[in-house]
Amino acid sequence: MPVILYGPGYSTYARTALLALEEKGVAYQQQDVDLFTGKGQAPEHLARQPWGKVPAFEHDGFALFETLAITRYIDEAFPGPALQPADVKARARMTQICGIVDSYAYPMMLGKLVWQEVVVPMQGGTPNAEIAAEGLAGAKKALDVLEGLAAGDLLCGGAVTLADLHLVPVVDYLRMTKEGGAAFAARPKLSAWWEKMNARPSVVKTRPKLG
Ligand SMILES: N[C@@H](CCC(=O)N[C@@H](CS)C(=O)NCC(=O)O)C(=O)O
Repeated sequence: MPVILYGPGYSTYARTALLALEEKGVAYQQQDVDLFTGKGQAPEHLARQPWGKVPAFEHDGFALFETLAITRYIDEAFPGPALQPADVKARARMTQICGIVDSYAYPMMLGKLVWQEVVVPMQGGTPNAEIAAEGLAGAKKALDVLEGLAAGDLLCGGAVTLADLHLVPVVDYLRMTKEGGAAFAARPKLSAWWEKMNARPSVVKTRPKLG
C-alpha cells in the first residue's frame, strides 16, 4: 500500500502533510518537487496538482491535493492516534485555525515577511522593506487571533490535532525573522505551545535543512 508525498521538505504545506504521516506512524516515500528549479510547473507535477503547488499525495493509486484534504485523509485512513477532536466544538475550532493559517497567517508570515527577510537575501537579492513591514503587521494580527483562540499549550486542548500540525511549519519560519520571532515570543500561550510542539519527534524529524 504505497503512500507517496510529493513535495520538498522546505515547503511549509508539504511539512504539514509529513507531520501528519509521522504522527500517525504511516510508512511513506517522499518525492522531492523543487519549486526553486521550476519542477512544480513540470507536466508530471501539474498532472498531480493543477496549480503546480505542493504537496500532492497518493495512496494506493488514490491521488489527492490540498493539504487539509490530505491531512484529514491521513488521519482517517490510517490507524494511530486521532488527529481530529471527537468533540464537535473542538473540531470546528481545529478547522477554523487551519483556515486562519491558510488565509491570513501563511500569506503574511511566509508570503511577505519571511520571503523578504529570509528567502530574498538567500537568493542574493535585496529585501523590500515595505512588503516586509506589511507582512509583520499581518503576522502580528494573526498571532493575536491565534493567541486568543488557543485552548492552552495545544491549540485545541487535549491532544495534538491538525491545527497544531498546520501551524508549526509556518511558525518555524516566522521565528527565523528578528521581529517575527520577537512578536511570537511576546504571546505567552503560543510560546508555551511552541515549547511543547518543538520537542515532538515528528517536528524534529521534519525540520527543514536550509542553506
Ligand atoms: N492550497 C494549497 C497551498 C499549497 C501551497 O501554497 N504550497 C506552496 C509551498 S509551501 C507552493 O507550492 N508554492 C508554489 C507556488 O505557489 O507556485 C494547499 O493547501 O496545499
